[in-house]
Amino acid sequence: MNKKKLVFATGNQGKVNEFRQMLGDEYEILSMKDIGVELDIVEDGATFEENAIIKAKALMEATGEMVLADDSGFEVDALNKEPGIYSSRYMGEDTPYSVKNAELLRRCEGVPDEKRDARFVCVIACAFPDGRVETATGVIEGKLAHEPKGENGFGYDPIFYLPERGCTTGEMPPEEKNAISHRGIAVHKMVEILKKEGQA
Ligand code: ITT
Repeated sequence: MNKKKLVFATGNQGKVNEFRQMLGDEYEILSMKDIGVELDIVEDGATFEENAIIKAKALMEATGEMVLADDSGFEVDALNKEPGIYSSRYMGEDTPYSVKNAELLRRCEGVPDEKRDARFVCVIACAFPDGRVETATGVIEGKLAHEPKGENGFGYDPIFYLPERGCTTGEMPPEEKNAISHRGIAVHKMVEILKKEGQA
């Protein structure tokens, strides 16, 4: 049987890998690159939700198909929730995460554990061809680590520490991260929405 296709308005391979790990048995996950569409989408929303909707709608309008988009980010309370919606743009889009992570840790040097609360947030939006939009949100709470650890995942995973697990999400096998992550939570909620809509 042919797998149902889910198109994601993303150029982030780390996200695509996680969607495939979570949904790949049931669905064919396609990125913008996979469908051969190059869109430079301006993410000028003020929230994760607004940006997820902007991305999903832009690709839906360009293709006429149902499109999903993920807007996500890392919030550090001691830094007033930076980098937040600017997570991929923090210190410049092309700056390696080893540098971005080191800078966040440097800015929080001396901040005690009880003030190192941090979280990943993910909003997945689905834009339907009839103009409707649905969103699903996932959050995972943890701490800003004291040093980067782990080679798994992507982005800020090496500096996001889960006290109850005793490791960073960068040290977790993908299936363990996906089972509890912001993206995992949002994905499950969105699949429920799509199933109710008869779209998944
Ligand atoms: P698209 O807009 O093309 O999907 P992007 O990377 O620009 O890709 P966002 O604007 O949503 O996407 O920024 C998300 C950033 O948040 C991402 O680049 C990472 O820096 C960070 N991030 C989100 N989820 C993460 C995760 O699971 N692990 C580590 N970092 C994550």
